[in-house]
Parts: sequence; structure tokens; C-alpha cells
Amino acid sequence: MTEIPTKPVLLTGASGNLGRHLAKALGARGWTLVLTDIVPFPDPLPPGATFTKADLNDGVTILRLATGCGMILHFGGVSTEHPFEEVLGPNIRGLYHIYEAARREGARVLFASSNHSIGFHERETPLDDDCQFMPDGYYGLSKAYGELMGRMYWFKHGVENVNVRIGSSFPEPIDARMLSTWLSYDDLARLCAAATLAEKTGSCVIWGASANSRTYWRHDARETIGWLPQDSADPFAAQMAGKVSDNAIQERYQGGGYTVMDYTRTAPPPGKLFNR
Ligand code: 15L
Repeated sequence: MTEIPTKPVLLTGASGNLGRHLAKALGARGWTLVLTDIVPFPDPLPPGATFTKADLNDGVTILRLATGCGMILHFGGVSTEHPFEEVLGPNIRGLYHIYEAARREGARVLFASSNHSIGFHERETPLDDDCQFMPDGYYGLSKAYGELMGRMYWFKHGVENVNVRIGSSFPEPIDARMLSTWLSYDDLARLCAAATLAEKTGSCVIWGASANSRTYWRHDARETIGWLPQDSADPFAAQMAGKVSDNAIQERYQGGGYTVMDYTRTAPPPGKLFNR
């Protein structure tokens, strides 16, 4: 795909692992990128890109950065499990600033959601995009809230949004769980490009995983946005097979290690009908 968006694209979280890869990959396509992060951008700027150090809590600056942009790729905020107070500002108030900016600009949002919004689903239960939220911590909860914020802005204000429930986006899978959840950097970049260039998206959900035969996930809106993953974790299967933890809870649920962080339940885990 060589098409170039007609308006600049705002990329938050540009200095993070995924942001850096996206800045490079989308910059190489000739896209005009407005990059921002709370920490400095560590790489050479792609041609035509600008970088502004900004806090997502600062709504005025977010509005200014989004001015003239047609798309916001929102990868900023806290990206792993943290105490509630640390998640609140960047992931809840910050996301509100992103959606207000999108509303004012008539821009579309790609929200980097996470599998941790549904992390307490059993690994053996294949999920579609309309499954219940089952957050496995404050971080996952903020991602569920973020997806719902997108739905509200779509119904109430017509702001389009693509909610990507990212599995595990790393250069390569690093444990057996990632044979199911891995998303290659290149598939992620192609997904961001497709979501930006699609004619219409409405408010939709995409499972952010490569074409892994051991996937936990099924139906989503990939046909609507014209994205199909091209990579797969399958070739890493033999290497990763033994890389499992000795924690039965962690191995039971899709969210893996996040489900057991600060886990204080003493009774046996709930059954499949999760509230019994
Ligand atoms: C995420 O949401 C995190 O951002 C990432 O660091 C991984 O922990 C990933 O989930 C995962 O579940 O593997």
C-alpha cells in the first residue's frame, strides 16, 4: 500500500517501542507525521516529521498538536500494569483529550487497546470482538474504558475509531503464550496504515495478532478496514513450546502474567460462568 493520507497523522507514544517502529515504517511511506511523547524521541526524525514532548494530561497541547490532523494513532499512556493512580491521568484523562481533539478536527482515532481488557477469559474459549470485557488489572480496565469511550464518541459525535486489542507486539515471540498472542511489528504497521486509509471504519474492534494458528481470537472488523496479517508465530512453536510458567492461574487465562499480579483471591478461581 503506497497511498498517502491527505492530512498529517498524529502519533502519540512515539518514543515507545511500538511508536518508534511506526514512526519509521509510516515515515518511510512518505507520511507526514506529528510525533509526540512524554519522553524525548530517541531516533532520527523521519523526513517531514515533527516531534513535541508533551504530557497527555495537558489537553491544550494535545488539541494544538492535533490541529489539521485527519488521524490520531494513539499509542501513548501507561502500557503495562501499574497502580490505579498512575494509570488514571495518562490513560483516562489523556484519552479524553485525544477524543476531544478528534472531535474538534473531525479526525479518526486508532486506539492501541490491549488483550488485557479481556484478560480473564479462559484460553480455551475462542473470543469474537463482541465478547465481554474481562480486564485483568487497572491497565486492562483503562483499555476497556478507552474502547467504550470510542463507542460513545462514535454514537454521539460521529468520531470514527478503530480499537486494536493488541496481543503481544514484540520483535519475536518470547514464550509459549505468544504463539497465540504475537503481533509482528510489520503486521502492526500495515494495520495502522489500513485503519488510516480505509474509507469508513465506524467504531470497530480488531484483534491485534498475526496469523497465529494457536490464536484465542476469531471474528473482528478486519475486512471492513482491509487488513490481513501476513506474519505468524507458528515457525517459533518448537523454540517456545516449553516456555510456560508454573502458575496455573497465569496459564489458564488469556492475559497470562497480568492476571496474577497483585492476585489476592484465596478461593478457587470462578468457573466458566465467571460470576458463579
Ligand atoms: C500489553 O498490553 C503490554 O503493553 C505488553 O507489554 C505485553 O505485556 C502484552 O500486553 C502481552 O500481553 O503480552
